[in-house]
Amino acid sequence: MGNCHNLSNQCLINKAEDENIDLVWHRYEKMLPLCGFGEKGICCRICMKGPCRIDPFGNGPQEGICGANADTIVARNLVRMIAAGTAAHSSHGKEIAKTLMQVGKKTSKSYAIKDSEKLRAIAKKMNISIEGKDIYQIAEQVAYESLKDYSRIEEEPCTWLSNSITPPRLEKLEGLGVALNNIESSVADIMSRTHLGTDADPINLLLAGMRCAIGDYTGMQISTNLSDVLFGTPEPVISEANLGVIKKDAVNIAVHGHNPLLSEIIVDVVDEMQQEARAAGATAGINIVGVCCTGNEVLLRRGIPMASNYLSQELTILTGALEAMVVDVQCIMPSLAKIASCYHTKLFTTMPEAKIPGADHFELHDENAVENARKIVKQSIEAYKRRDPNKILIPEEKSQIIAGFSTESITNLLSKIDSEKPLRPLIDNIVNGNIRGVVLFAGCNNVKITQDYNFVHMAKKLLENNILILATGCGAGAFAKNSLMNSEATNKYAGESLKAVLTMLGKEAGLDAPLPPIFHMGSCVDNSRAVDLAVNLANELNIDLYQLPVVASAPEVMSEKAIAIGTWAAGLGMPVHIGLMPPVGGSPLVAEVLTSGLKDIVDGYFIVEKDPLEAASKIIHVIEEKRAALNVTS
Ligand code: MSK
Repeated sequence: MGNCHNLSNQCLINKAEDENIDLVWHRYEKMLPLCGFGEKGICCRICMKGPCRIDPFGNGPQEGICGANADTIVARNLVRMIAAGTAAHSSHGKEIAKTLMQVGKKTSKSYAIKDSEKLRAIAKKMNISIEGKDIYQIAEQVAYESLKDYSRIEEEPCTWLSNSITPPRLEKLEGLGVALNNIESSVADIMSRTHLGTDADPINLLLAGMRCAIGDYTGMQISTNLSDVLFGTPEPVISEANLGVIKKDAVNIAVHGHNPLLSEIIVDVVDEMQQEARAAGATAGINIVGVCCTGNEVLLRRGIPMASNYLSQELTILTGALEAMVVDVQCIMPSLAKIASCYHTKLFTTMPEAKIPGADHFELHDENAVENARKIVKQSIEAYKRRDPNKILIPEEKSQIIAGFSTESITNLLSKIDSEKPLRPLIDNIVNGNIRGVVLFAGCNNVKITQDYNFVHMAKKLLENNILILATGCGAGAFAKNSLMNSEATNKYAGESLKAVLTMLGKEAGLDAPLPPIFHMGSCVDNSRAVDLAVNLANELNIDLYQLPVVASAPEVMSEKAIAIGTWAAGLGMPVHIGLMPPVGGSPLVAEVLTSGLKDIVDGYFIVEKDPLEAASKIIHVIEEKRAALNVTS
């Protein structure tokens, strides 16, 4: 069986096979060969006259029953993926904004403001007067103005869009009609125009997809920034990653999904219940571990170790030492319930919109969040008593990591070198070529690629070429698990000039070792942090984003959210590498627009390359081109 190998994964996959349990890799193999029409995006299920499919070889039908051709069908399918991704990310942001509103109104029983300084900075950015207002009044107004981005009627761009990108980029997006005024209507617009018999023009559809994707970006800004206000802005923190963080003598509870509203409360209640866990025989007490992006959220803010990124989530249960997995929304495999039922593990769902048959549902609302979190931890302690010692197999692998690189923490560190112009040291090192450029790795794992392989091999080549890496989501998880987020990785893999810069920064940070060569910036919504950093650099230099030697990459792209992210990253002017062709191969026109035509319109575009070393070479080439265009060729 392919596409699964690393040591800790492999031993648990063997265990699953011994126990007759199917995992994601087994189900993938059983699914082969995959549907060729679906892979190329030329299957249409939009109405019930079909389903229709276009013959990609030109011998069979070239139009669906309604007359839609491959270009229309592919474009419609693609923009529906973007709409789903945008809906997922932005509803996450909306939940956070609604919670901040409750805090501002002093009606919240479970949440408070942890970073009032950031709240004030946000208010200033949103042109909200803070004169004479207390933090609750400011919170209420910030939440209100943020929620307007989901419901505005006036034809003016969303506040979180216009206040977070460069002026020339905003002008460009407005000129194209994609600087949206309302996130939810941009999603509804896609669903409406892709209904049977509406928009058949692939270019018009793609432009609407871009507007919706810019809504995805806007929702991310809201998610990240308001989460920082409620739960704290990340600062560098030392922790560990990989399945070896699960402890044999502890009540192990995994938090999984995306939204920190739940996991923060779980982490909070654990302290008061440690004694109860020890009394149940767990000498190491309660051990919370993270999976996917909820894992990233609590890693960055609370130093909670990361057990797994997306693809290996089932393996946490296979260790036989996980008492509970508590999930919120997105990227949660429904298979977890079945696998948990083979063990003593409890699976808890917590969100009204994300139930899984076979799981226990403890709905999380502000008024009962703490109480339900306690119930979940209590039942996890009970589950510990039902453990079968014969079923325990915890891989030893784990890596030390330094995470927590918010835009603010990076800027604070740089201000130790230049307090007046904190970005100057970074700019100087890019201009003099010590740092050739920056790559933002984002996105998921995909079972079509050996897990984490492409992330790791691309990163090593880029680092060797003195390119600094930022990472979020399951990409960050891949680097964390594979020992690429610590000082040793800098010594081992960074080129000489990059190593010198990171060593200097490490000293400024009070370490006697370099900073890691890959900065963990958070979950998938925290791609906004990387944009903030790039926008600050561009504004300082008085240029637009596309001129910076910055490239985005999702080598193992998988989810609809990742498609939305890639699209807005291109819309903001970034070249975007993806390691797999999205389902657009059935329309040479759409594929051409995404990989080439888009560049003339928004400066950003897609580079599709599966081979990691080849992909790294292409990225290096783009970075050098950007440097030459800026006249910084040293
Ligand atoms: S969890 S969207 S697999 S990054 Fe954010 Fe990971 Fe992709 Fe889900």
